[in-house]
Amino acid sequence: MAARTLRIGLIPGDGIGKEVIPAGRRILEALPASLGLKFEFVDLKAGFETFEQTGAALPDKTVEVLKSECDGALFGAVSSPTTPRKGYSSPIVALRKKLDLYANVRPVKSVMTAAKPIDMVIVRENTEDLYVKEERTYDAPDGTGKVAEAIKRISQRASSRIATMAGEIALRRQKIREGGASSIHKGPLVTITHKSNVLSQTDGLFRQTAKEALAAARFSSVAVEEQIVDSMVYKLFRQPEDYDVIVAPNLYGDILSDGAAALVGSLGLVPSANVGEGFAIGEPCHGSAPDIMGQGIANPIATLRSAALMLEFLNEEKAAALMYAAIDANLEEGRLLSPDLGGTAKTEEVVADILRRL
Ligand code: GGG
Repeated sequence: MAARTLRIGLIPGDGIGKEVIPAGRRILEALPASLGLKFEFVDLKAGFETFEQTGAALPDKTVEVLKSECDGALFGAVSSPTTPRKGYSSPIVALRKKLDLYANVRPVKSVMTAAKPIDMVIVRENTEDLYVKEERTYDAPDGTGKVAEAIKRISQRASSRIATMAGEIALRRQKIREGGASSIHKGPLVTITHKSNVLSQTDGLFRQTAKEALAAARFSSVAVEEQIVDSMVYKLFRQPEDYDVIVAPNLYGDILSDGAAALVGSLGLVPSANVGEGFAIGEPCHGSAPDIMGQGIANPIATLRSAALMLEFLNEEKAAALMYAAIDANLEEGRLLSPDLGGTAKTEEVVADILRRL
């Protein structure tokens, strides 16, 4: 069998992104030759530091190379300034839109001894909602100061395709369970999250469209329920074991997934993939963590799992399974853990331990 060569863009971004993305490259290079997979890597720029150096947070070249030369990518982290900087806009938000990576898939799974077993995937719509970033500030007509407002855009097209992706992920997870993987879940379940009791038009459209998409015949084995987002947060913290696949508009999905990360011990464990048609960017859920940058103690696991998740969406499920198993074994043994998990291991030591287990 001829080897398949995947060309992967590497975009470290800012802060600890520069420390964890090289780990993502190393785990891909360390995969056994018997898988018939080869990798070529292209170093690409984006981020706040890139903006300060070049005036562009997401250089055109980065987008062009990803579009024309790459099969997938790994993106580290970016922390955009909280006060506006002229000419600056978040590169990861722009990249998701430019490549139409419409789904942000975030698996949250407990491995080490956790208070409760957790095995869920949060499927976050990635292109619209408040993240269309159409904001404006103006003086209140009654002279009481400034008013700022933002557009929350929800479309039928985006809601339908994200719900369909959630249904497909639920079916795929069920197939893996039927193949013998141990799981806390018995059957596939998708929970639609929204706030349509207040936002009856925007979230109302999301809710209705998602329900229609999941009513398709091919999802007949998937149970579908809905949950108002505030009560979702409550239940997520009290009964996280109840959730299999959660589908949410962009902002709720962003918040829920960081919250869910707390349930499994650290944001440093949680991966994500930005997924479009035939293209996936693996991206750790954590940010650039300037407080620990340069110390060599960043947890590389979110990035290593993101590399595996990227491969899953590039149809290399066998390679991904090997990577997950090596990572889980490191966590289960609990000997070499980074400081966010209560250990003292350096990034390099965690990576070396996981590569040894591959
Ligand atoms: N890797 C996830 C990440 O960078 N999170 C921080 C974040 O969402 N940044 C967006 C931004 O600062 O533009």
